[in-house]
Amino acid sequence: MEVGIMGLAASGKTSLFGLLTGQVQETAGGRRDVSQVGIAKVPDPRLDALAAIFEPKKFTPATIRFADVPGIPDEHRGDTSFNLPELRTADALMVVLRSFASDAVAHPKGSVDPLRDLEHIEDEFILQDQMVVERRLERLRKDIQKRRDPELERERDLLERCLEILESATPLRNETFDANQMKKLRGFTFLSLKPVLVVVNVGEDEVASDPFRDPGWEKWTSRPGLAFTRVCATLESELAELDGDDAQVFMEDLGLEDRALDRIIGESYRLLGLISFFTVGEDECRAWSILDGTEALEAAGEIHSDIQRGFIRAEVVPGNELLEVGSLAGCRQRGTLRLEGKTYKIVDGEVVHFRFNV
Ligand SMILES: Nc1nc2c(ncn2[C@@H]2O[C@H](COP(=O)(O)OP(=O)(O)O)[C@@H](O)[C@H]2O)c(=O)[nH]1
Ligand SMILES: [Mg+2]
Repeated sequence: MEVGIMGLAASGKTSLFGLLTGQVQETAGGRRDVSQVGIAKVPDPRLDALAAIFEPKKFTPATIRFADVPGIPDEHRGDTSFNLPELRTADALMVVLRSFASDAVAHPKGSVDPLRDLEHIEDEFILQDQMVVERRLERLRKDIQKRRDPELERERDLLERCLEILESATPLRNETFDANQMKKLRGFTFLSLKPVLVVVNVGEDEVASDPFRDPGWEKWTSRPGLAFTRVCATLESELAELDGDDAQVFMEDLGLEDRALDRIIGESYRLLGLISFFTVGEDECRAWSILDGTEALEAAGEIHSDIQRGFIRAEVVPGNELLEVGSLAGCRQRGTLRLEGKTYKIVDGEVVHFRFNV
């Protein structure tokens, strides 16, 4: 699963990408024009606690991919940079909005106004999707004239509904579509359908403030499919230089409760619809990512196709229970280690041991 990082030039995208993935790059004052992809580890205190019990040889957290996409250069409507494949194929988008002032780094619009920039980007998502819908509708209508085909007519009806939504300046993610429709729509890689994490990159002097309390944000924070968080990229890079204890003291001095980077990764994970289950043992403690609602048989396939093929049962216990009891044998004795079948839906935070036979 991949999150595309996008936003206006010089909003802090590449700085954040470097911090999230540990792939530190020259930011070149925001003038990077190729995309890059990197992997971020998903911090999870539950996995840390499990590893403290098992002291495994190998520790493997969940990961998500981030793609750093070149900045949107200017205000032109119909900007082609919105059609970059990295954005189109991303499962979610992270929109970075600049809220920091800096004489050294020019803002492409000449002034700092994150709400204006968000409006611009959302308008562009809608406009780009509208162009895709119109092109496809034109083709469909021609084809339907030539031969009646219920499949094509269904697609036309769906796209006509989309066009109506988009023409009223509404993003597609505001609407609900059934599973079949979603399947069809996914093929179009609509930008306004993707979940979005809005990240406001604040200045060093406002690290502890909550920008979303400002009037004007309310209309955004109430929309579905959007999540909001703030970060100060400069401060985070300073924190990244310090070791754990020093970073803690520094954060307390500033009145910060948690690491903005951890929050960004956690929110991205949630927006992607992912949950984690764990496998534990002395060899390895590992988090596995699955879509919420995934059944045991499919989850087994995440680990190995043999485990899926030879699936017998899943032994399942909530992670918290295992942490409290201290061992799987103890959970078995207590009767909290359950046996589940192929169609059992795994719950976030469960420890799973698959029994299989090939
Ligand atoms: N003062 C300040 N400067 C920042 C912050 N975040 C990024 N910058 C600077 O803004 C410039 C552009 O950052 P970059 O990450 O390349 O932006 P991008 O164009 O969105 O990828 C760089 O010179 C960064 O050092 C911040 O939080 N505060
Ligand atoms: Mg950049």
